[in-house]
Amino acid sequence: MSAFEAVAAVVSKEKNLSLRTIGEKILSAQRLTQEEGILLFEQGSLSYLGMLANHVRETKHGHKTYFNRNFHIEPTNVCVFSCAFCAYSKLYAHREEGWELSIEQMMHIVKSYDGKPVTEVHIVGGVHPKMNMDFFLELLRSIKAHRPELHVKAFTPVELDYMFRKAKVSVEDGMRMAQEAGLDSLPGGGAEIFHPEIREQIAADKVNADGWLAIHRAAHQLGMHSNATLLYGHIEKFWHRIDHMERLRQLQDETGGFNTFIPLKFRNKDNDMSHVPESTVIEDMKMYAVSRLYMDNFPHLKAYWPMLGRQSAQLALSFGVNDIDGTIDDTTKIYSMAGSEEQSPSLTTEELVHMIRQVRRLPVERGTLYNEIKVYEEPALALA
Ligand code: V47
Ligand code: SF4
Repeated sequence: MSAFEAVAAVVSKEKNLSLRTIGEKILSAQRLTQEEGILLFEQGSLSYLGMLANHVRETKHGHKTYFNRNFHIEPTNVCVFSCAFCAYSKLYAHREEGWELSIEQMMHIVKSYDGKPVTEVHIVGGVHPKMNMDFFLELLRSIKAHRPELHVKAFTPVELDYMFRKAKVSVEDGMRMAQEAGLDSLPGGGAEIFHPEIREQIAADKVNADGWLAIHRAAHQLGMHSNATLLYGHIEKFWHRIDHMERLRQLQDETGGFNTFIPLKFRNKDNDMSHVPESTVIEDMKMYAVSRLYMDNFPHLKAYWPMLGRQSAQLALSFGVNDIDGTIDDTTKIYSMAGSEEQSPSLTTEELVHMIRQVRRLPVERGTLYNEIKVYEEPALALA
């Protein structure tokens, strides 16, 4: 019996008619409706969701599991905004508790990777009122002058929207200027939950859904790629998650510019939402599985291990996930400050490869745009 026949046999025996219909649609590669997405969250068992999501994952990527070699720069943790879930930012009034890196200090970080085989720098931070567009354009130019082949994945629409408004440039002009200065792609942050009913409670004062989407659209129109996130497991309902995914799916139909969808698990340490309990591992796996099933036009689904934890990230590789981000090198503080068990998120390439092989997947080192750099063959030889 082929893998497809095995899945089809389980689907045909599903007693819940709606779930059976969804299973048949997945097997014939048909798109799910919003109602079907919500129904999967509400009624799908972990095993049924996992089986279907794994089918999609293996149809798209086989056992391949991607990671990259990157490092992070966080220019500042001072932020003019006040998102309720953020354990990281320091308001401008309390900036003595925070950090603000100069261009020289950031170039010092870039230069510390000279001669090392990193392919990407991920730059994201708070929104500092004194770090303006000229400052960041100079940073981009300095990085490219020093190491032209290093892929610069930088700035969320939260940072860009603020920069563009202060510089009085349109989104289109601002994105073009950033691209000319050296910006290669956009990371997925700042999306949180798009629906205003939730956004107004957790991220009231920063760029809204339309603004976030407009910046990614402009990036895609310039030929850049980008990622998209969703912050789940706090006060949102299942339909808010599906509404969020639907808006992303529609933009992807329009532009095709997204590479990767990244569900981010809400962590509750040291923020204004510490009273909100965190999701369970079972809920996390359901989130990944439904994401894989709903986001049919997103090529990749990422579990960001520094936030999710290593074991859950390994588990997620059986629930639709085919990417676990990069080696990181202890250069990001966002998650350890918000309560992730990964207090010092650093893994060597060997450790990442081992983690992937432990769950019988095939590790593939990639560039930011999923060009394959090295396939680590023979996972069957590596035992847990
Ligand atoms: O937008 C902040 C999240 C995001 C918390 O594109 C929190 O490859 C959980 O988007 N609990 C920024 N999440 C990070 C991000 C990202 C990370 C890795 C890879 C990529 C990529 C993008 O971090 C923010 C926010 O949603 N975040 N605080 C928290 N307490
Ligand atoms: Fe600022 Fe980002 Fe934190 Fe919101 S999540 S307060 S925008 S650093």
